[in-house]
Amino acid sequence: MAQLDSSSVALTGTKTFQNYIGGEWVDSASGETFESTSPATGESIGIFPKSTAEDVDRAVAAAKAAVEEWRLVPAPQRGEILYRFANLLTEEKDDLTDLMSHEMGKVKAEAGGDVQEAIDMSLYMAGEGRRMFGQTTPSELRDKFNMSVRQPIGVVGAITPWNFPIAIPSWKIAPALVCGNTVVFKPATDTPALGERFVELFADAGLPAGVLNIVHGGGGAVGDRLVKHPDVRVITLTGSRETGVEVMRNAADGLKHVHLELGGKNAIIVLDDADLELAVEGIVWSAFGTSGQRCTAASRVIVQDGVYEQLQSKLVAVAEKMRLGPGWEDDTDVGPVINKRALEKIHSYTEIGKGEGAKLLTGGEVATDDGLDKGFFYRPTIFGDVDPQMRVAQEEIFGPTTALIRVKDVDEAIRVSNGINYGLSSSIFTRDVNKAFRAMRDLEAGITYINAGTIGAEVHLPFGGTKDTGNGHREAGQAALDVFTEWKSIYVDYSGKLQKAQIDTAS
Ligand code: UN1
Repeated sequence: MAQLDSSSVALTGTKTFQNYIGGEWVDSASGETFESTSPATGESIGIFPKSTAEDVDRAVAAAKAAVEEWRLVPAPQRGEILYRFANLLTEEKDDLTDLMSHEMGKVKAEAGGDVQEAIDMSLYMAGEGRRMFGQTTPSELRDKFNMSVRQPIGVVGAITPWNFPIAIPSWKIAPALVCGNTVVFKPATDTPALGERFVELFADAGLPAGVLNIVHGGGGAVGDRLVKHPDVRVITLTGSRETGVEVMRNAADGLKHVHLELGGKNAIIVLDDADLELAVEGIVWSAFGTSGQRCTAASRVIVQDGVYEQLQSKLVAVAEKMRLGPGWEDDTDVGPVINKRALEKIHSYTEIGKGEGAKLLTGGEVATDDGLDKGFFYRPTIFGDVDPQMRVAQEEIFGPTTALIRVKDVDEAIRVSNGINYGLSSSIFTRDVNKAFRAMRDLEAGITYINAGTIGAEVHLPFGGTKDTGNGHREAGQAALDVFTEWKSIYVDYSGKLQKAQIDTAS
């Protein structure tokens, strides 16, 4: 059994890992592998199986067999395993944080936050084992009892991204399990070691064989088969809009439940009456935290005329002081971006922005100084005088780039904020309670922050967005239960005679 000792990540370079199917660690049928490397230095993290449709089929068969027993385990007992998992995550938090800063690249404080989010989610969902409320309601007939209960759906395919390599799997897998489903998990190929560790801890927490399976590999082979497999009833994906559309199309023939969490082009509005120092902190945290690689990142800043110049110069000054470096070094403010392709995409948007006539105020280049050339580092980038219709103000860049847009009043600010295809997070800095309430009502987004940036969602509230950000579902909080259960309405007639609804009720 290949187990990853995350405390000695630097030494694990040549270690080869396996899939986990039906409670066994197994090689891929292909015998092929891929390597996970650190985006900060290129150091090897480990070798992982490049799995095939055959591996997916085996994992789905294991999950399908396991669900027959798992769905009958009382939900509070399923919750107990989530409590144990949360405790193991807590014990391993430092090691996982270290591994995450190496494999994914984010800075230590944020990596710790990522693990903490998974702990929080697991504890929250553990508690659901003793709630999972349905409704009881009067019947329209005498001597009859009505209720609705949540029921598990079956095998869930969970396809997760690299940007929250522990938190996002927990958002999907913890609720799926407590609701009585079994899971085949495909982690991103950029962060397989973290996905591996996540599953090991679940196995250590006492999850029965087959209830959670991991199949490593790319979207083409593994993801595609998972989405098309007739025995997978639910697909939950966090990824790009393009992948979401493809998944929905491929899942249509099987009439699967599809839960999609896609992109964002989130804006922070700063009005003339805002606390500017606070706004600057919120913008820097939301635009450059996680090197801008959050669906919730603030890649637009919509600023009212009266404070535009002042805000712009404060922001540029802070951005220019930010220190780039490996995530595990204490004084790093901005870690690397995930890979070369991402770095190239981010830089291409700098060229696009310049070509469109946006003013490059700072950044706009790959950082190569002081050994940073071994990794994928991009300087915090701010464009000024951006027109809301420019591509840099419309398309998701997923990097440390933000665009300043000047507006005359709150109406225009809300119009510009809404003038995109996505609708995940939104924010307004103002001291005027009337304007804040207008923003809460009128911003077309799944999340609105008042006097805070666009990032930092908590696990007990619904998470997700409107328009192209998804397909109407929400994860986290109570809303997650709707993704992973189906309602059953139950009617119990204790009258001893056949009573006909809608007919015998007529007086
Ligand atoms: C994401 O980027 O997909 O609210 C998730 C936040 C985090 C989660 C982001 N708690 O920014």
